[in-house]
Amino acid sequence: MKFSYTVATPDTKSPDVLAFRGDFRESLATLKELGYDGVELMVRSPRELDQEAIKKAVEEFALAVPDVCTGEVFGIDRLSFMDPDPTVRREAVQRTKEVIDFAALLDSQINVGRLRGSFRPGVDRADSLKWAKEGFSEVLEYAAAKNVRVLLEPVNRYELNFLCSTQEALEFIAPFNNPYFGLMLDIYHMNIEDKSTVASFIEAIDYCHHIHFADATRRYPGTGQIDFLNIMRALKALKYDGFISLEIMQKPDQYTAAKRSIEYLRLLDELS
Ligand code: LER
Ligand code: MN
Repeated sequence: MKFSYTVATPDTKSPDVLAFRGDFRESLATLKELGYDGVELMVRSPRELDQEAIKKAVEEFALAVPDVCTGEVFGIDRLSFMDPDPTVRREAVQRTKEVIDFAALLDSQINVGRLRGSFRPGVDRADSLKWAKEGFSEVLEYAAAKNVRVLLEPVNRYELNFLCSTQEALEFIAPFNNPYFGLMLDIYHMNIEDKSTVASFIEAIDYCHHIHFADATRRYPGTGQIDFLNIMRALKALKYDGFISLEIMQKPDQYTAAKRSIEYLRLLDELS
């Protein structure tokens, strides 16, 4: 199995992100040394980045970039496809296109989690759904031209009220019938929303191109109730060939979280 760890790019300044933070090159050096195969980049606004320097750094450490995560485009800047304000919706789509350009440079893909938005009180649901579909359609047209896949991430009900389960996400992407539109499944959300994580992987495997791992505690695997050995066995049986990325709380500190994660997962990889 190939493992990656989420790393905040220098534009993503927040103490709460579920990612490794600090000097970018030093973060890569540490994660490489710990044995990771790749890094998932958590961006906010790629136009503020020295993108070539980032590309050079990941190449220097021979780390893959399986995904560029847009979580903080909403988390920090509050942009979403379903915002009732048309200016905010436009900016959300424009920003997503900039993330797609950055992903194209890195030969990566992007995920859309909280960036899609939520239904809001007092806002017509049909309008909200229409805005979400319009946002995805525009972004997908752009992504196809850049040969970048867009991965919808189901997100649990305590963070969003739209497309929370794997089944809802599968139903949403089906009518698009677009090979550039896939899924990114996050065990933490699946554990809250899905009947069975393994059954969801079986159902969605053809669409699943990236996976987030965290335990039920949202800390590193092994700190909660989730049976990662069973999940790893299922992913191998299903011939999943993408990355498993750690998106976790940096507790007790980021170095310990990254170290314990990779040690535990390499052991499960051997056992499965
Ligand atoms: C983003 O990948 C995600 O899983 C969200 O829950 C972040 O809050
Ligand atoms: Mn996630």
